[in-house]
Amino acid sequence: MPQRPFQSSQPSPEFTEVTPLGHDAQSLADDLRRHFNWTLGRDRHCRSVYYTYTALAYTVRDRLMARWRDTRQAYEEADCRRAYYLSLEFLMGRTLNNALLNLGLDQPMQTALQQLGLQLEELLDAEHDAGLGNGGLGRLAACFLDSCATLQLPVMGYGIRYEYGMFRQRLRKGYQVEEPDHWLRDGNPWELERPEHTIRVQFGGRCEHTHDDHGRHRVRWIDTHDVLAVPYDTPIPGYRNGTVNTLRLWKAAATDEFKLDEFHAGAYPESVAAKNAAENITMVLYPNDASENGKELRLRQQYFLASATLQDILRRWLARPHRKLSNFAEKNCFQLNDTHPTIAVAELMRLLMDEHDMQWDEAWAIVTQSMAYTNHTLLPEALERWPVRLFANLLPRHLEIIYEINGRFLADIAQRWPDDAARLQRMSLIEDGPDPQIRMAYLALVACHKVNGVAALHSRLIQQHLFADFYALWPEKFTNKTNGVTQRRWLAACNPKLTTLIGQHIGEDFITQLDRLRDLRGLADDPAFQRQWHEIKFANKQALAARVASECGVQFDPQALFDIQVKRIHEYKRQLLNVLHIIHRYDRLLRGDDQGLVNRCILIGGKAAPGYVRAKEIIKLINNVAAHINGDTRIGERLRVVFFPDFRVTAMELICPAADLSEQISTAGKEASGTGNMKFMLNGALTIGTLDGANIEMREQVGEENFFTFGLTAEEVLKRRKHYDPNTIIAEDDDLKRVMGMLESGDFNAQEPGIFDPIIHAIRDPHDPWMTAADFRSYIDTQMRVDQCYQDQAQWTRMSILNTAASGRFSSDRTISDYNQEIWKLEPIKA
Ligand code: 26Q
Repeated sequence: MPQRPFQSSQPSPEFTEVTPLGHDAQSLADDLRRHFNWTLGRDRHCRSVYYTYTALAYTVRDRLMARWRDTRQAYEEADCRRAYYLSLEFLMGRTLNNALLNLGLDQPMQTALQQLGLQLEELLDAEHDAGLGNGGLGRLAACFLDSCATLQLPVMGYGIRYEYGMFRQRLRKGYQVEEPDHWLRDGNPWELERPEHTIRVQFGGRCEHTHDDHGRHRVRWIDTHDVLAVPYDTPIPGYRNGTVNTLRLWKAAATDEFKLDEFHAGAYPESVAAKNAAENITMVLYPNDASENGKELRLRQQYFLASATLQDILRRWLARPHRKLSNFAEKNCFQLNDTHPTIAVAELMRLLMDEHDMQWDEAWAIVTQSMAYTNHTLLPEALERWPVRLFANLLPRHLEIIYEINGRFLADIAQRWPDDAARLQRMSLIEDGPDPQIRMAYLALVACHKVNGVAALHSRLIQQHLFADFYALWPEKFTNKTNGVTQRRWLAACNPKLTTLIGQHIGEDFITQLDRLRDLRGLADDPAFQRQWHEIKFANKQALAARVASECGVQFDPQALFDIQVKRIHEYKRQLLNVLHIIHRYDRLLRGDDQGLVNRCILIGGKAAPGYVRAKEIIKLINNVAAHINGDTRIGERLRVVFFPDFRVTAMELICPAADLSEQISTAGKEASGTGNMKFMLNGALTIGTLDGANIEMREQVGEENFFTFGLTAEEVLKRRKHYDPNTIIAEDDDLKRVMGMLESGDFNAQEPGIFDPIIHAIRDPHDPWMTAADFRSYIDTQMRVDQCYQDQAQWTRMSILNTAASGRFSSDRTISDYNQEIWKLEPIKA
């Protein structure tokens, strides 16, 4: 274990007794100066705003510490049941502004900074995003942490401290170029290293089967290559309630054996290489939001997280004398964020049996009672599978355990459905073939007592299609938990003007009870309120326009309709359909057919997985179409298009308050939920959307008259597939025919012949899984209704207010309450 002397002599009680820090402007200003001058050792010659930001962060962090300790102690003393959110991704974004808000320090800090002649905005902007996630799944985890702390639930997040987060996106000649995101380079004032809780994680080696003195079968996992897991804790403050929860992220470090064995053998370079190999495990986030399967390093990351986390939790559990493993499941539960941490199932079995002498049935009972699994995807190709041979090398003991789980499971199936070989093959955890694969989702389904989708439609489709066999077996396991977002970050922090206006009219309770936004309905028709609402939206649009001008060199007129689609670039999300609409609009403007068209500024943003060639072609297409249209003087102010580079959490905080129209246009049945859609709705954007994911529930809440619905339903998509004929659709639709003609004649790539041919072919392919052409007509017609509506600004503003008013259900506070009521069953604990 760690070599450093952590067992030092006990300090006197006075040593840890501290007087609370002041929350007034004067105390804040004093501490800020102290940290700048003494902690950081800077002076008036320091030119970098980053040090001032860091001093500010320390000042705020100091004020989290006592609450953090008190929260930990309150949980310990209550000896309460706890939940652990296991996720390969936590897309936290920035911390400072959120911490100021949740601690209620925003006002006094403004005063303090004024005293010192500093600009809060500028300091906030010096913080790097913690981009430890790809998109929706990772950001959801971050929203959940905020809600758990605000609801005072004893929940801890466990993840990986990637040295490099989500890559930075640059554009070169309209193509995406990835640059590494070394977010920790300037230090991270929010994390606290806790080397005293270091854990050893094993890899490789072999299994030795023996019998102990009592004749019991024992397994030893030996000759392994071990890696140390060092925890880094980040405080997660609840909203003004004294609670501070913990996000624990693991960093990989080489064990000291590296130095001893190989260094002494004279193989210095080899020993350094081995050390690097160990530390590589947490070097970089995999930037795929739909799977790119079979990469050994990714499996290493998953196991590293699962093993370090479970050992940490078991160790803490057994540290108190009265505790036994037999009641572990009564007091502990795990939520698996998709299948990514699902190896935890086999790891908990291993730890209980091999390290803690437990028998299979007792261990299995603990696993099944404590684990729950959330699915985030309906794309079959995105379901995780791992080659058995990879497991045999990397995790031989876990492979044995998974085979045993599968053997017992299939025996049950054979009993329930005798003579049904096809079913056994369908449901087996092992997919047969020349290179057999472990189906991680099935492992999660077998081992977890609850499994949920993330929106009503998604949960239904999981039961009826994706996991139908398992639903037939265990219908009681399946449940829905519709996603949500935290209104602290996604309204109060990112849209302070609107937050103030709302607060003045209905009170500030909505910051912890988002349902209260319902009270805005009574104000939707009030012209004075409408005017204020509109003015705030306008100011937010001006702010975004300024950023678009500096980032993209394009002028957005805040009078125009701001039409926005930001999310990962993926074919199923159909950025292509958006482009077809843009080209169609451009075509109409060119032809002078501009009846009923309002001025529009269209912004598209998002990252493509570096290996996803088609997604990268779509980015290039958007950029070419944008450059062509923006450069066409005949169009004037009527249409502006930009691709906003490096879309990330912090960009969304600027974008969503400024949106008039939110594009949620996935092929129905493909988007599990969507959460960007909720952030837009909360900030008063109207949605144009398919009946997919959470769109359906948003529309239900706001009423169909306040929601622009279009396109095939999920059921219709399934039916149409069999005789989908995009070429006939194109031939019979003059608008689409012209759009395809413009694409095909190279209007947007005159200097780069042929580059869009693959995209054109994909649209015309009868097997196009995303059926872009099928929804074109209804999309275009619905976009026309949008224009019509926008022409009546009072009417638009009324609908905008009604959308915010109806967004209460989409708070992650509600989602977390749902998880807690049905799955975690935790008591809130006052810190
Ligand atoms: C898998 C294997 C190897 C490498 C990477 C991955 C991987 C990583 C991330 C696979 C999937 C993801 C992320 C998926 C995701 O973000 N899904 C989204 O989850 C949101 C929250 O529930 C939903 O709102 C979105 O609909 C869903 O697309």
